[in-house]
Amino acid sequence: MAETPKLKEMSQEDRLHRMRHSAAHIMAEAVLELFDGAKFAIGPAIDNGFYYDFDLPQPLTPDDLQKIDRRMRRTIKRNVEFVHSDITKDEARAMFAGQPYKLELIDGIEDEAVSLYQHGDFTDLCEGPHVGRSGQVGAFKLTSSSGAYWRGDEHNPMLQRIYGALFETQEELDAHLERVEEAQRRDHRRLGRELGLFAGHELIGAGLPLWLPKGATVRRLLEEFITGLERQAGYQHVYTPHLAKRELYEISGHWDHFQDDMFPPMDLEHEQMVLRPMNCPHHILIYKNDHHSYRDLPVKIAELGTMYRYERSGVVGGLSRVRAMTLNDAHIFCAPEQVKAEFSNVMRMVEEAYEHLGITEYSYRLSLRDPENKEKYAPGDEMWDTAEQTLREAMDELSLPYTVAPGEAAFYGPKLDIQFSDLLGREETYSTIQIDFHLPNQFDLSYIGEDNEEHRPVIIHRGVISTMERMMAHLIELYGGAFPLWLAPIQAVVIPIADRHLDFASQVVDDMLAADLRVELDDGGDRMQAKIRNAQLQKVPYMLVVGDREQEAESVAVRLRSGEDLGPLPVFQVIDRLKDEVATRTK
Ligand code: TSB
Ligand code: ZN
Repeated sequence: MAETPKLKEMSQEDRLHRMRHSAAHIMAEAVLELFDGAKFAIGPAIDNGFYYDFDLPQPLTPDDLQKIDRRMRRTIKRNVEFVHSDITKDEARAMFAGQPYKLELIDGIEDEAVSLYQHGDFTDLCEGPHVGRSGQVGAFKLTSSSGAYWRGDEHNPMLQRIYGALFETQEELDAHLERVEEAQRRDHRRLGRELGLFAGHELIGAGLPLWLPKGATVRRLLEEFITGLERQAGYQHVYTPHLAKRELYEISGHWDHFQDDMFPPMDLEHEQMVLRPMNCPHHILIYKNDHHSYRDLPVKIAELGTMYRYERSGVVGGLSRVRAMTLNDAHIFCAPEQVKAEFSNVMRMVEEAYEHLGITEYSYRLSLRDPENKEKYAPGDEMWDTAEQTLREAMDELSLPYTVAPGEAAFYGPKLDIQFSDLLGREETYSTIQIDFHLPNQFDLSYIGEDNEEHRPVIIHRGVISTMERMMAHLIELYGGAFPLWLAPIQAVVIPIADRHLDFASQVVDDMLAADLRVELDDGGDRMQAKIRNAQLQKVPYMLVVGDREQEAESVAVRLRSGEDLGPLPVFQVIDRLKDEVATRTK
């Protein structure tokens, strides 16, 4: 029963799926032909391409991938037909005798009939669908191979997985490969190492980064920047300890609803202490430390709050998902009728922060309770309805587009999350604004209203620039490590051409330091060109070269990290220029 699919009439998704899956078959054919005794397991289509898992007598080399590639192109050129058929399980067992993985798969099939696809002399156990002929698979490249356990289980044999990228056209494939390369070049883990921004250590553990001096400088600048915006907006900054008694989190509901994400408690003499997974309960107790009248509201308690979450070892990596993190956090205690106005104030702060940081691509996500799994959240349908309704109205008033994500709410309330994608399209939440009617109840919060009666405030939880860790990861990748001047850990390197220029060069450094610029002297033994190259590799924005002529004229020869040469400029002018550039940030 031959099928003649008309690729042009299908959705692109369907078409690509068939092409990628067909290429996986063609790859398996090539591998079985090239490697005596090869066993083949499974080979699906995936995002951007396909893979196939093999049990092979020896590890694959890059050379092998080339051979496989050539063999695949032969099959593609021959333009053989993909043919579907059904046989019985017994027939299938006979056909795949000597292929233990296929036999195991056959055992797992519930029907009596087993579906096959054949092209040329190669047949695979397969439900399809495929392209009509091998010439239709599009443009592909075998990209890598790696180990993968059979059925993803570490007790099973380790197989070798070969990955291919596949698109309809060579241009699309090239664009994809270029994107992947660019993503690797910009990967914050790689740049974090190369630029000396942060590190990890086995003795400390996964997800617990060390901020090295240069990374710490960028972080301090970020912290100063955001706390500055907050001070202007009337936030009050506090410091609170990173742990508390377990009872605190029993009252808040974290113990019931967030325990899986918390480190286990520490046993002390008569009590259990917990590393905090969030800062809210501490801020709530600061609110409760005073009596409040409607005239004080909104009360905005802010902190660069360090918190600890037991993220699973499989998901921690670099700085974007860590186990110890410092959030640009605040809790706004306000009257119910103030919620929408406060919400849009926060949104405005988010926009301003993004503008200065140079962040232009993001999307809004309304994160709601999952109606199918209400037990995961704090109870109270009415409270949830009010909170979700308020949030929707607040968003609609701002006329901003958003997607809706049921199941992504915090346990205490719905959130407006701001999502960024990385270079490979993976999304993470950065800013978040959350409406909470639950914690005010749990802690019996109140303020005295105009009517002299006690009223319950609402809490808006918000993080404007996310955790320092996650934002740092993003900024490193956004700028490929070449931070704008105001965030650059080293803003300029002064490069004397010969030893006789050292004194003047040191004086330039001192003048710039006095002007609050971050500058270093490269007094090493390298030649000038090597020093310039080194500063460029470190992505230092300005290189200031000092030779005889410059020394004479109290100037420096200015070069940018882009390679642009601005020629000699008087030192005082260079300082003014840098100060101006810092003051305007990324605007
Ligand atoms: C905003 N209580 C609120 C706070 O008041 C809160 O903690 N919200 S949160 O759980 O959504 O976390 C706030 C932000 O921290 C997230 O939006 C995300 O940007 C960041 N974040 C969360 N988990 C991690 C992690 N493991 N590593 C780095 N950043 C994280
Ligand atoms: Zn909070």
